[in-house]
Amino acid sequence: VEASVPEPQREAWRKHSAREFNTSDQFEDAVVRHIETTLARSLYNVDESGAYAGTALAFRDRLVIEWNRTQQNQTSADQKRVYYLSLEFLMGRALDNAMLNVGMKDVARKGLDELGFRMEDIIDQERDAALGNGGLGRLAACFLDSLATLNYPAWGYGLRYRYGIFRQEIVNGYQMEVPDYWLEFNPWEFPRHDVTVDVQFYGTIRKYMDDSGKQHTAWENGEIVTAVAYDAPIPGYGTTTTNNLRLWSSKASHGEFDFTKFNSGEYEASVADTQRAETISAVLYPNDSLDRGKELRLKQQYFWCAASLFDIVRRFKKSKKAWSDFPNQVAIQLNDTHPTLAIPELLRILIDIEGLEWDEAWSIVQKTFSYTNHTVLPEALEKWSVPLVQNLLPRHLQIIYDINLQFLQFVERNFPKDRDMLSRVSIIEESQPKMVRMAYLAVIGSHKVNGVAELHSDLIKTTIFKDFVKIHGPDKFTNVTNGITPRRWLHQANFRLSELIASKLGGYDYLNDLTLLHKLENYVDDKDFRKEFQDIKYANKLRLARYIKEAQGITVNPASLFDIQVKRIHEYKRQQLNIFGVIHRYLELKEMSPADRKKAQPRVSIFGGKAAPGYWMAKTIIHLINQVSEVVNNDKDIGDALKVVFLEDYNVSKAEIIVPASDISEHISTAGTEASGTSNMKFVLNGGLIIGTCDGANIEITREVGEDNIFLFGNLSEDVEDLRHAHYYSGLNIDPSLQRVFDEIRNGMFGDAGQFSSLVNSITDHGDYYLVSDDFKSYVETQKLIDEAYKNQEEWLTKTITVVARMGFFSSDRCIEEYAQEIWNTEPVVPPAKPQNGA
Ligand code: NBG
Repeated sequence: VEASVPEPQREAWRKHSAREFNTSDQFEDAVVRHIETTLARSLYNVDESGAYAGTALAFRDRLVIEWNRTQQNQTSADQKRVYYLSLEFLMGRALDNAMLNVGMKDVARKGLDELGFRMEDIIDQERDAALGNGGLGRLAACFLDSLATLNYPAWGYGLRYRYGIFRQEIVNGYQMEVPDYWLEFNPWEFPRHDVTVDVQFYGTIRKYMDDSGKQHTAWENGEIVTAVAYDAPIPGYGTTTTNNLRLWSSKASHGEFDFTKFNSGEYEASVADTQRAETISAVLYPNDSLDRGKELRLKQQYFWCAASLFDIVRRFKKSKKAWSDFPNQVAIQLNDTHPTLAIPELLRILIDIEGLEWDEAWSIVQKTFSYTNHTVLPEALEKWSVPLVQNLLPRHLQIIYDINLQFLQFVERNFPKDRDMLSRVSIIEESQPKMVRMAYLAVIGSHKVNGVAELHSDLIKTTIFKDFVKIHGPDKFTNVTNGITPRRWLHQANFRLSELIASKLGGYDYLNDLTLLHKLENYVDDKDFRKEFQDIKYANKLRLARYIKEAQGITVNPASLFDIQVKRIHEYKRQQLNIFGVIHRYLELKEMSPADRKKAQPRVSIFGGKAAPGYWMAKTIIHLINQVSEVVNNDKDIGDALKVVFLEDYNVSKAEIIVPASDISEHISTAGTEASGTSNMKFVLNGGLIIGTCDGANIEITREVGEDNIFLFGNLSEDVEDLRHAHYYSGLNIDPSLQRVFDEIRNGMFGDAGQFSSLVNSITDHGDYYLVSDDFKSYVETQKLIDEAYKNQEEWLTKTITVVARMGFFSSDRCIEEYAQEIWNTEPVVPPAKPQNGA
């Protein structure tokens, strides 16, 4: 590694180089120093937020020392790096994670205690970094944790949104969106004002010939926006490896003001320019699985791809290696189609700037990129209108046309008989206006394409990418079933359970090798173990009950069965099926004699999740849940037999309280629509059972935990098309119990019926696309089975212990190993032993 300090002075640097704290005494030194100097506060005016800031900064110092070491070490190891391009990183809180990953939580607890603060209160001060919508963004966060833990040299690249996902408030039962200005205090990021990239938009194309007669293309006269890097350290668990998450922020290329404009009196124009540039990284688009085709979104995508590619190429060029070595040094994973512009961008760099020939550049590109598909929903598949791309990125549109031409010529040669094939697989859809199909571009420009669970990976091969399997061969398509990090989703969220497991497994090795959990099956009959396991679940339910009381003002009995569905609100995820089931239960309870009602299994139905602001049907579902909650919870006849809760503003840190407290969680999407799901894994890992459809990773969870330990219901994905067809031609078959639910809604049992007519009509009058009527009966029957099963607490306990023992497969560490071996072809860089502290 090149060092900027000459050899004779390096001794002085080593002597004075920063030291990590190791004892609670040293930790307190660091906290107090930061509070007094960095924050300019003192023991007379420090509150919990100040103590949080001091603690966070103390840990940040530690992370940054490891971060520097890791980067030096990885650079000298000179191995292939992985770049994970994701428009979303749903990181949640960082402090607890940092303490646990570096193994210093006890030290910090003692230190904080001595300074007069309680650890839990301090952790609670942190705002979530909510730079994502849902599963896709959280998966990226789990992958970063695993990459660092497994010592892979890897960087995440994303956007530093000034506003992450909105905060959800429920007002009179309706969702309201409030901006979340999370950056007010963010100790985890390092602005790198020296790491900038100028990104061009619009402009013109000029062809010219150089002295040797070679043709060149230049893209010029565009508008320039500057990308500034903000880095966040990502610590691994049980290793000193600390990787980097680089997020780009946009600013005007001329700095604060355009001084030429400013000085000539055009103040407003100068400020407007600045604001326009800053707008690019201002907001996260709050749509989960929906493409809106907005120009600003395309700008975000190109801005982020161009800055990241420039950075990656700059790093590669420092190595002075030949271009043919690029794919041996760089693997770029496209998280969904959002970063697909990176493909034409790398071609542009290689051809227009570095002077490579098309064929060589194209071969480098294909070897470098791989693409993960996260959905088959048509409304989520990105397409950009050709005129829009033409205007914003004229050179990229040319390159996309060139890619398409070469590709279609290849297809024509190989499939001369299939006349429709060309129009089916063309990157350009011949519509009005023409559209660029990003998923096709991603497939063509990558060497591997993967789905995120077995069923999903099979489905993409038989539906959206069917032709491409013929063209490229089946080997290009593969499956990597999603996973979750057991550090956050067990050790951090459910520390007592983690401790119990460690006590039986001889330590915490299982957090690095989750398959070790299988040894827990030896304790299914161990009385003490069972008792402790059950107590922990009860304590977690009690914690959630307290939170529900505090946040929503609703009293729930922790001895009830906790039934939880928390995720983005979407028709395909079918929260409507759940709430219709709840109404059905309510109606049945109302009809019972008080004596029978007493015998019924008490239940708390808990919902949580955000709706995209413009998604009216999803907002209507939220409204209905809240109205039902209002009616049921205030019905004196019902009491504890049924409570309904909508938890406001579901996010990562709330999930850490909610997930460990479930008895049953719901993963009930229409078969074939949920690519994987990942919260299903989190709930089961924490000893909750699932009610679910045969969809996404539910299928593999069933394979692992056994059919007896999961409650499956509903139609299968292979029947979905026929059922929709039957709806259209022969009408629906609505079960009387569901009809009653509709009748009561229409009679105004839950308030103004007009509010809910679009929801009910979407089923009764508009084809019931998501098959609620087809699955309702088996859903309700399965819920009955659950009530019965729950009554036998001993058997239930056996099931919950068994499923935890069988969740080893679902660690995101396993995913990352699969990506590394089958897609990226990368090796870990093991960090050297640490230099002794304070030596
Ligand atoms: C989501 C799927 C989930 C899946 C996550 C992570 C998108 C486009 N897809 O089922 O809906 O678990 O991706 O792979 O957000």
